[in-house]
Amino acid sequence: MANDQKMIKAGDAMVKVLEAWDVDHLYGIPGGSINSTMDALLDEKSSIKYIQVRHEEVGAMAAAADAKLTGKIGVAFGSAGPGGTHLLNGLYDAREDHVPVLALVGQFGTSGMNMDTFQEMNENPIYADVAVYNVTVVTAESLPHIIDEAIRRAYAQHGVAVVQIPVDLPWQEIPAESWYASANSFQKPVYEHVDIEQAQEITDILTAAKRPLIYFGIGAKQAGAELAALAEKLKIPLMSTYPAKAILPDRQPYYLGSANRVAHKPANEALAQADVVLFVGSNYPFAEVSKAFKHVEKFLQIDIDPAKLGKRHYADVAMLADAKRALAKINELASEKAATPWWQANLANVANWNEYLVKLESKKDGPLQAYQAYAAINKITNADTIFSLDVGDVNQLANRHLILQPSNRHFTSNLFATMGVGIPGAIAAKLNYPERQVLSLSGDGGAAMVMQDLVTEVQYHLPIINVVFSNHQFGFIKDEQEDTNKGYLGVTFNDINFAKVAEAVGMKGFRVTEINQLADVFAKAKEIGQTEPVLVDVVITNERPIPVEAMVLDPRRYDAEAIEAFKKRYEAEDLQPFAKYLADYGVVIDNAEIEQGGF
Ligand SMILES: Cc1cc2nc3c(=O)[nH]c(=O)nc-3n(C[C@H](O)[C@H](O)[C@H](O)COP(=O)(O)OP(=O)(O)OC[C@H]3O[C@@H](n4cnc5c(N)ncnc54)[C@H](O)[C@@H]3O)c2cc1C
Ligand SMILES: Cc1ncc(C[n+]2csc(CCOP(=O)(O)OP(=O)(O)O)c2C)c(N)n1
Ligand SMILES: [Mg+2]
Repeated sequence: MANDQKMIKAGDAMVKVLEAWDVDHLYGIPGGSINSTMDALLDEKSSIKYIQVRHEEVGAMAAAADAKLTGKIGVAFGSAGPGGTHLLNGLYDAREDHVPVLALVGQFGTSGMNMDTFQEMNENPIYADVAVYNVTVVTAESLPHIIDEAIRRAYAQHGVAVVQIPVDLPWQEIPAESWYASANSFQKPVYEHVDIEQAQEITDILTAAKRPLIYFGIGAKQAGAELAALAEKLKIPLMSTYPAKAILPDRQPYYLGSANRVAHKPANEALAQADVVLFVGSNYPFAEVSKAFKHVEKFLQIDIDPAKLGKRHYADVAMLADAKRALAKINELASEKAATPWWQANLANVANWNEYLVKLESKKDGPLQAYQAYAAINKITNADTIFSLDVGDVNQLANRHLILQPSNRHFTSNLFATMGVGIPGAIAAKLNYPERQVLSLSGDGGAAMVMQDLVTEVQYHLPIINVVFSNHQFGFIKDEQEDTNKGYLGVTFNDINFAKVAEAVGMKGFRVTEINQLADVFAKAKEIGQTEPVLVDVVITNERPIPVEAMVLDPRRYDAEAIEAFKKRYEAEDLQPFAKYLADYGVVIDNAEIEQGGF
């Protein structure tokens, strides 16, 4: 009988759909247009945790970080108009790093829609570009169904789903049996196939190559052991994209690091000289613009996505396969090679570069530089620590100076590269992994964009160690202006004492200005960070980290005076050009263009 039909609020059904998909927390700020969703969250508060942030952007960035860290969908919401538009940076971050995020956006009630009512506008076009699924709900009964559809699409298409919800709908009652969640049906594709002929072809080309490199990206995340085994068997140095750092333990003797600017010297130098590149699980976005592969004689690619094969360079062999399975097969087919001059020259170059990094990190006197702070951070962290990195010099410096294991996690806004992700990412990390040590590392520009949410760490008792590097400038951009502009504009700024900011929101804050204070303060931060959030503001010099994309070391290309000035500025007296090691080991390069080198 119709009158006996059990009913449920559409909003409660919506939240139950989220729960069915294993969403256990979400971020946002209430508003008149989303208050019905708040009511539903109140009803379901025992199974889904609402995290109040102080800026919707932080909520969306944290949701993106949830997805990056766990592979599970992240959820954030904002109210109609400004609350929703504040989400955009986090949503674009998720889109560009291909992770599933659901955004719920408030809307004026259906009676006021399309009437130019307060904060009312056609919201759909705002999210059209960022989203793989983007709809406005028009009936209460369809609300749970649409949320289910949104989540399924976000997972399947590795992207952002946005649902705009008129505020009256979640409050309406719908039949309790009228909805279901499809979470139990969801599956991820499994890629088992490896083409044997292609695997053989790749093995043969790699074996015959004179100056081969394996260039892996985060698609090879599960394949660290296979990469190391192949490198050692065929004596092929490994390099990676920056986000693929720590797929192998850092400072492996044959790991050259990443290329371009957030990069390491050995990788840039070797890439410029390579004759064969195996590009695996990588979509290096600087490939075309930096002409990274222009001189390569054979380009071999392994990727799981057909849209990526041949994308960054013409591929002589393009294999559609999972990196781990493909590399395992190539390992099987390959026979052990003896060390080659190319291998030895690269190992010597890596050793020389690592000595340079250690020298900077171990300085005991002189002005405090970021390098010594990284050494102090390495001392108080462990193989389990999760590092949430902001955007700026922190990417360059963490890439070079954090010494990580595959069991560590480090992440940032890889491709959208939005500043401000450090603190939101750490909030997400601690919520997902309460037992693991979590650090956020930010520059003073990035931290200033989101510092209001330090109080969120306090409010939810999230023991995070926040590190801010204060150099009183947008350092990463200042260095660009040095290279491209006629002068500096907009790149320096006044000091913010972040230790005092921390104290103001109720967390312990320290300010470090000397090398000899580092050990003690970081030891205290480690201790405090076991139970409550803490912040260390490290006031560093405004020096430029060594530009590995523009090394002035090779006497065949630069005069003695220029080399001396470069070495002095970057404390690089002992740093050698790769050309020295190529010559030492008798690597002959018979191509004039390659001999010139790229970087
Ligand atoms: C300020 C800043 C500066 C930066 N500068 C640099 C820089 O100088 N150098 C640098 O390298 N990076 C830099 N980055 C990062 C850069 O923007 C890109 O995000 C990064 O290079 C892309 O890395 P990726 O190709 O490993 O990852 P993605 O772009 O995610 O590509 C991964 C690839 O792996 C494939 N894949 C996924 N799973 C599998 C699987 N199982 N098997 C096979 N293939 C798979 C995917 O289809 C995709 O093609 C910077 C980031 C920031 C924030
Ligand atoms: C939201 C946003 N605005 C601007 C930029 C351009 N940008 C990239 S890095 C950077 C400077 C970062 O400064 P800071 O956080 O102080 O770090 P530093 O490089 O000084 O260590 C800027 C302005 C950006 N990536 N994101
Ligand atoms: Mg700065």
